[in-house]
Amino acid sequence: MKSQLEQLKQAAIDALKTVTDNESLERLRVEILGRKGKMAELMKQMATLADEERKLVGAAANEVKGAIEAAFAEKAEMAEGAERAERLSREWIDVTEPAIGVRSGIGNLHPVTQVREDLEDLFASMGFIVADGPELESEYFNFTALNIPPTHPARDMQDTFYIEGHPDMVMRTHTSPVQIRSMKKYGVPLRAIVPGRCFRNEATDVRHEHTFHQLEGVVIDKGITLSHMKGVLETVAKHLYGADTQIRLRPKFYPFVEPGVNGEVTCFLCKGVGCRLCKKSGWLEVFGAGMIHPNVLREGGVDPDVYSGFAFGFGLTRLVMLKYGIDDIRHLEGGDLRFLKQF
Ligand code: FA5
Repeated sequence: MKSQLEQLKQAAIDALKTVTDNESLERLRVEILGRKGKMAELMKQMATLADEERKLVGAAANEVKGAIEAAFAEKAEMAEGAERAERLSREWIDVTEPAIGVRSGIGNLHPVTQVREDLEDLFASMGFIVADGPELESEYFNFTALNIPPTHPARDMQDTFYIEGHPDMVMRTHTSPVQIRSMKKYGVPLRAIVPGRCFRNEATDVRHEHTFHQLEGVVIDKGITLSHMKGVLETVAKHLYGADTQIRLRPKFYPFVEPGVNGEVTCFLCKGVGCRLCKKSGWLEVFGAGMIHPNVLREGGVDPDVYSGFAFGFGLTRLVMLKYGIDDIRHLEGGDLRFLKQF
């Protein structure tokens, strides 16, 4: 009987060599290892053997059965690998091939970028340079140099984000630090604008974001007055919102200007009559401005007895909202393409 077992093992191994697919593999498995298969047949015959012989043959039968099962498992693995390779070759695609009939969307500039570039052109036509400064700013340039010493309550109005391990650095709360940087870098006379991102640690709502854009302006020369400032700001307002737009300046405290003003423009929606947008006032607040404080001029290396100047800071993001009638500032940094593709 032992030789019959060996023959069966050899026959199974030979038959496996000819098997090429999963279906015939399963058929062969049933034929040899199934309940009514050849192996089961041989096992049945063992019942007729004497006790001693049955023990010996039983051990040999288990060994043969194990060997056949292992051969089947190996073949199944090979068949699966071959099938996967065949499927991969069938389903292969060239990802580098240009898409046929599918045009990838053409991007467009962010609305903040569009308004920023428009204003850069306008200011360049009036002889301004476009300056830049760091978003991660020293606490000195962001506050102290702008006449806001460490204990000054004005610091509370502009809480920001701090950098661990660098107590003297802050994410800039406004673009005003570049006023001083520009004075130091370019000297006077000076005509510069500074568009850029600012950061404030405050609760966000439809009009306030933690990250937003401002556009700073600074003009310094001999004999500069508040009238010059009003002329420039009026030009910007008319450019953005139409020729019949007016501006209104009302006193406001900023430590780095004296006097300081809060700037409003006639509501472009109701033309000053009063509506939902301007909360029935007819005016929309869009900038802070003022004559540069002598302490700030001194800090920038400019003699306030010889030179005077004005500075202003537009909420660039707010200008964009007003221009396009956007009712929630958070759309602008949200990155939602459905919103951005409208501009
Ligand atoms: C300033 O930041 C001053 N640096 C402006 C200035 C410059 C005054 C030069 C005088 C001379 P203020 O905090 O008011 O001021 O901000 C200016 C504008 O930035 C606001 O009118 C508003 O339009 C915008 N702004 C301020 N905070 C936020 C915010 N969290 N989200 C969106 N816009 C903001």
